[in-house]
Amino acid sequence: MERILVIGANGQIGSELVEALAIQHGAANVVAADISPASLYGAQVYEVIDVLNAQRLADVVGQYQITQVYQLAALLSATGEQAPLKAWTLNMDGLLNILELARIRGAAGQPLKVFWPSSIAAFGPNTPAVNTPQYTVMDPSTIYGISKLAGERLCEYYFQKYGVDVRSIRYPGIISYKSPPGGGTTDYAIAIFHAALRGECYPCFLEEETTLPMIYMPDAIRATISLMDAPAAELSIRSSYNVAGVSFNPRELATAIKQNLPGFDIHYAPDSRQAIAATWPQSLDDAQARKDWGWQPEVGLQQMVQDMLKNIQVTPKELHKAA
Ligand code: AKB
Repeated sequence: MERILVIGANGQIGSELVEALAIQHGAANVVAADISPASLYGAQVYEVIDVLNAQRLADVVGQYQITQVYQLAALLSATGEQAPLKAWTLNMDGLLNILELARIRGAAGQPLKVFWPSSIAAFGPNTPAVNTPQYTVMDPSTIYGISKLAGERLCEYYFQKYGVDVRSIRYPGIISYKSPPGGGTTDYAIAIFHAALRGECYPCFLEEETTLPMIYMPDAIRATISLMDAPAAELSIRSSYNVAGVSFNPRELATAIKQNLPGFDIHYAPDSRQAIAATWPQSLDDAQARKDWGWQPEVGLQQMVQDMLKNIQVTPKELHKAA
């Protein structure tokens, strides 16, 4: 029986991951944790944990006899640029605290399996942008991307040197409607739906032809859990796997929204996030994830757009304006 701790449970991915894991493993076997108290998201227990507090982390893992930890607490690309040192400390020391704990527990015969998210931000301006290979030039230009690349190397190091069972995905931009995204460059692809349903013209902070890899949340959750459930012997990558969902640019997304809400309009007002997006891949080669653990995306652009428009909560007045 697995006992699972999700750190960063209040975040966009964390809240939905806790829900999915509670269904899979039983609510009593999932502990939701974040730096401030919030909802249980379907788990039975909530613990306040600052991932930078290694002792608190060790205490909670010991108390609940945790066997798997998902460490999702991080500052993303756009907010990271506002506070680079804070982003570096949280993103790196948070991961190191988990890896060290897994190393120590492993040596004591209490293995701790780790999931840690990397990102397309680990790539950079000299990375081939189309069908970006698993192994290629990686020269990230944001503090977030630099922390992701360094984190990938740490994951590989702890696996090779200490046998820590750590697994990771280079997440594309994640599109979802349940919880708001947390300060990323790909957030436009969520904000656009809210503007559309409010009947507003959306001021897009990326240029219209800026194509980025994205993934719909149900696919992202399925990918994460499939990777964690895969037999260790099948995994050839312990840094982080490329995983592709669907690639599109703001113009294509706006067109798909207009097909459902003909009155929708967008204008382009690129800001500093455009320079970040310009260094990221447009699409990913995820052949290794497909081969090693059977990854296969299920949701395309049209289906995602319809599902988002159906599920985002807006008031009847807003809906009326959007029609
Ligand atoms: C961001 O935009 O910073 C994130 C990411 C791609 O990791 N969504």
